[in-house]
Amino acid sequence: MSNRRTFLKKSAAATALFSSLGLKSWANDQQVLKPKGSATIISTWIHGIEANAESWRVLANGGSITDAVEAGVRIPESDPENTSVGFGGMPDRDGHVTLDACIMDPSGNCGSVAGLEFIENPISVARKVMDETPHVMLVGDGALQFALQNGFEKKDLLTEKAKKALEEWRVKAEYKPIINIENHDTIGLLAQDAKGDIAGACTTSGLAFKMRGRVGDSPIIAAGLFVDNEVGGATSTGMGEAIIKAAGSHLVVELMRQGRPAEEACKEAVLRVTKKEPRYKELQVGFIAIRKDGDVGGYAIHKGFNYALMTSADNNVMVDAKSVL
Ligand code: SD4
Repeated sequence: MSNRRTFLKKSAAATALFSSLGLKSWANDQQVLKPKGSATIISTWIHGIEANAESWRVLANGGSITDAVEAGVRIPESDPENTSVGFGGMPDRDGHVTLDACIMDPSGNCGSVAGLEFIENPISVARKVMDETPHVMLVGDGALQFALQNGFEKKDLLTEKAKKALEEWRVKAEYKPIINIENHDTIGLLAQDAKGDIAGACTTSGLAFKMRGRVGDSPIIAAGLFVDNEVGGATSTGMGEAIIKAAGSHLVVELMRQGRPAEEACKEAVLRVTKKEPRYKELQVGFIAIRKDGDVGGYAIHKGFNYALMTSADNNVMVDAKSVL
């Protein structure tokens, strides 16, 4: 059989397989998925609007999809008013601002840092771990040493506002490790370029006034973020412990692999979290996802979770996610 006939037979079989799974025919590797120049960027919470715009700018200027996700989340990381990402993030109960972040590229490479102190943009350290070491994850002092060796600037990340909040918390010092609807802000951002390639980034200062050394889902590949460029990507926000127990973001991607639309996959993952977490009514968990064919969605435990969705240079909007409760 000629190569062309073999190819046509294979791609027809692939298309039939994926349509039987309920997916559009993105398996056909000759298909152009999006008009040239278009992209889709989706990220958690209101700070996602500025992050999406920055990611878009990077793509429009010829940056890679991985450059785009990194640049996008650096915006809330560097914003001192944002109290659960990067500079200005709430400290742990001993007064240390410790940051968690991870990144995944379309080839499935990933990099992560956890418990990183004194570095304003942990996502860029995670990117360096991915690009320049044989490892995936660096933590604590080792992550800081690596960052400093690679030219990152050391900075005090504890703002006056965060210091004051800690002092107020210390009056009662009730340790309630719960992330509820008012107490959130991690940014997870997923982007797909005109070729259909997907990358993702996730970054946080984690739970406010957490126990020293506590790490949530955000720097953990498969929990806080997962990208499989053949299928799609997902990222999470909310109570990290509950998300880790369900391997949440990986679960969303695997459900999309089985043909679920993005929103339905996020819903199913949220339901899995609620099944495994008896206290689910007291805490918030939300997922967002993008599927290879460009379908996007989100879902949460509680009302109030929203995400920023950008599909063109002048269309960057907030979308309210549906919720279990
Ligand atoms: C964590 N998932 O450390 C993060 C916190 C978060 O919005 O999402 N806040 O558990």
